[in-house]
Amino acid sequence: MTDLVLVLGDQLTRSINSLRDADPRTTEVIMAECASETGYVRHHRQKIALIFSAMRHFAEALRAEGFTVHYQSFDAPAARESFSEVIEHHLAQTNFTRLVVTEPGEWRLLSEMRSWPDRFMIPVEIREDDRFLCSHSVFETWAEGRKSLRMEYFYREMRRRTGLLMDGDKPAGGRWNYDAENRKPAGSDLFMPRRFQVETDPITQEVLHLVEREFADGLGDLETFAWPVTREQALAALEDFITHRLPLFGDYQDAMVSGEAFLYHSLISSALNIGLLEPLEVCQAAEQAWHAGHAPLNAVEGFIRQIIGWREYVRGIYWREGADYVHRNALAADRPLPAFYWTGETDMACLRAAIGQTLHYGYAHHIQRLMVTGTFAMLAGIDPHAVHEWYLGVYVDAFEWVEAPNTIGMSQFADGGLLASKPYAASGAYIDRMSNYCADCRYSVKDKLGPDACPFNALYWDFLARNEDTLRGNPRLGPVYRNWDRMDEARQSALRDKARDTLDNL
Ligand code: FAD
Ligand code: DLZ
Ligand code: SF4
Repeated sequence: MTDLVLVLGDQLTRSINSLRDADPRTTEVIMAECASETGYVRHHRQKIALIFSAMRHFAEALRAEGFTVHYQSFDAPAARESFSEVIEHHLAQTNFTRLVVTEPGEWRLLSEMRSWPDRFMIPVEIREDDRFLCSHSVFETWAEGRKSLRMEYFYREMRRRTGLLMDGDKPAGGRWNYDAENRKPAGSDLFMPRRFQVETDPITQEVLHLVEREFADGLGDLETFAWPVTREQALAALEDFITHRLPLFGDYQDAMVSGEAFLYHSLISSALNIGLLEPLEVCQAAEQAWHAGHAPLNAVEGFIRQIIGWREYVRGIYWREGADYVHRNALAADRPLPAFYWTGETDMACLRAAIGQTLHYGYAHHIQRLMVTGTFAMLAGIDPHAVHEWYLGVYVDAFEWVEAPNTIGMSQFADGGLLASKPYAASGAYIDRMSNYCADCRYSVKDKLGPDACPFNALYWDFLARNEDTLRGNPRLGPVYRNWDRMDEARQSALRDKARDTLDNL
């Protein structure tokens, strides 16, 4: 009577549903570094290293508890390509009563798992991933019958449900949302905190050598690797954030500064997504900092909203919308992804910075992802599926359940407005207000036309004109279209010619 439990690279916690009640005397564990997982998109080498190292640490912890762990290393002789092959091979050698898994974070693997009972001829139990604060059924109940699925209402429901920042049945401080006090640009005298550095231990060093060797031509730098790979390291990273950066998190959440990749961000998304931290403990730590007078409400509320609001909400949308969500293309955008997304080699200083740090660290913060790389791709009419595959590969925290709604929905408006009430379209003026990138740019952000004009400016108007049939009816875009209508025809054509020129030279 022995169970076999498959643990995936983003399920690294003893309290995952498939392991929570497991007894080492009656359960064996299987884990695999496999080519199907490293290869389904072009992955940043730090993401591969993060997952392999965290998996190896977790396997060690399970062994220390007495579990037998069958572990396939990526470079093992005759390593199998996919989970299906790894399990098939294993089941051919040993008898198990059943195979137990926790549902994965994407449709691709879920459909593979659903084929396993027929393929392996043993019972396969796929358990719900209950690491989230909102289950599939609670999200369904919330979404059912609503005309619009806006995050803000979902978030209020989650505040009530978790009791976080609640004063009885009222929001703490009297308001649900303190964003009006957030989102300041960073002044040149702003103190920049240091990145929290995790020491690389022998397991991580071995993995870094393996990735260097096996992915010699792979994407992204490896030498800056400093992501938490154990629960202890993740807790230390969380504490570092709460102590040093949370108090100013809200103020500088949207700021972008040349040469500063991390600012006041928490850098815990990868630890949360692979199972090293739990969302509730993270929010409680932030709430506690507010109670202790260490961090102001605007910062703590803003941070908690990202986790119990956005993070839970996008997951609900991903599973509700179905496997075709990643193929939506409401604006019929079909240009290929520009080559500079893979190299960072462009004269546009904002894109050079956001893509450059992405390749260097596997990290960019939310506004860089949304308003620099995301907005540019949308304005330029890049195929949203190609944009989605880029985001899924290049960030250490990227898993489809969280990446796809952010990319397809929020950033590319490719779901037609299910997630965002209007496209995040902006001219260079937004980037100029929130960053110091424009000061070092070969282009002039103030110019709309001419060889030195910031490319975002003409692309912005061209985007609106190109998608007029779909977007003009959007009430939030009314004032923008009125500005477009006020321009004379010669200026409209000049802007569209300028945009065409930029697009032809991408
Ligand atoms: P902080 O800025 O410190 O925020 C705190 C936490 O809030 C994050 O760790 C994260 O868990 C959560 N969070 C914040 N914003 C979001 C959001 N929009 N959706 C879900 N959770 C959020 N986040 C991912 O975890 N994985 C992804 O693959 C991913 N892809 C994205 C793609 C695009 C196009 C955009 C616009 C955003 C994406 N995000 C993704 C959301 C966000 O950019 C990252 O969560 C954040 O930058 C991670 O850095 P941090 O831990 O320093 O976050
Ligand atoms: C992302 C990833 C990578 C790169 N490699 C592995 C791996 O070798 N083994 C593994 O178990 N998981 C890996 N992962 C994470 C899985 O792709 C992830 O579990 C699915 O994308 C579902 O979220
Ligand atoms: Fe980006 Fe335009 Fe500013 Fe250059 S001028 S950094 S392209 S917004």
